[in-house]
Amino acid sequence: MNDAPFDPDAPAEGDGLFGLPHSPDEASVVVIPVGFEATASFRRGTKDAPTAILEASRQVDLHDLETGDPWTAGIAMEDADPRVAAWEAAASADACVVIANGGRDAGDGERCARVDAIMRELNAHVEARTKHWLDQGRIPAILGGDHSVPYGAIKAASEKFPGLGILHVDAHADLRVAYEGFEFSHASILYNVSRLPGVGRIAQVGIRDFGRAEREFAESSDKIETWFHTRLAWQLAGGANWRKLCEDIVRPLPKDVWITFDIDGLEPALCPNTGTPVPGGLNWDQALVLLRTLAESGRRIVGFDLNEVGNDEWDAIVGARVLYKLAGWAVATRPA
Ligand SMILES: [Mn+2]
Repeated sequence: MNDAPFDPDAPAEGDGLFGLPHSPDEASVVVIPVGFEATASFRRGTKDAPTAILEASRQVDLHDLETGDPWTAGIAMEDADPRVAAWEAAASADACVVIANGGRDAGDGERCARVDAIMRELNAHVEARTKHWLDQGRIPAILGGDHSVPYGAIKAASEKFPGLGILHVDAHADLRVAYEGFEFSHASILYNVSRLPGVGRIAQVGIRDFGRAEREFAESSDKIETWFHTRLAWQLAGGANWRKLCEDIVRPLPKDVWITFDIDGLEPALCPNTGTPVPGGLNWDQALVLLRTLAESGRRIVGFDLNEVGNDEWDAIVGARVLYKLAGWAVATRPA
């Protein structure tokens, strides 16, 4: 960078997130990259999404019709912590064997136990980084990696903001008690989150892939409201109004909300290389209307995560734009 004032309309010059010149210490939104995907069950690559999104982010226009100029508040990404890559390599070595064996640990549970132990370390790391930034009044944003990674962040946020609401965008309910033997699987994240004492209401949107036990768990839980996408699509086909549906989705959520955004909640055309793609889902405009409805309802977005983004160029372009919208609405809903 030269000494001229930063020009948001100029081509990105620096190597910062969105081409911005801020360091994490100067930023309101601090993105914590967590390139971890040891429990990915189907397709791998999301561990490299933070790097791919960083690169793609430089072509996102900084002025946004809906959120204004959130970049002026400062948005930056921390350097990747080398321990995350080490944990990813160690946990994947064991997890791949278990997953390839149909989710059965032929070694009397030793491999699963080792993966769980590593994930407890990862969770503690993510929790500590999140708490660090929350305590400074910043907006933390976790960038995965698979959907197992934000657990520690949501835990930290739920302790800072008791009764925390969760807006969960995903194709999957992620309510499995454990999956393929792993306590902290990507497929269990919302089950584990729902058990955190500081977490209040959870609204799930885009959900179209789940097991019977997950459905029963959701329907019997007084914390969780699952907006099954198949039902929403039927209502829309009958003339229902998406903005009105979004108001219904947001209504039970408390003042403080964390958004956990699995990119596969969107149509596969927007995330072709995500870990576990599912046909159907929110289109781009529907997703934006949902976020805007939440933000303009008076809720405060205290933090968010984005995960399961594939590491191909188009996946990263969409991911970078989702990241900018999430950052923009989080900045816009901060108390003055
Ligand atoms: Mn998913």
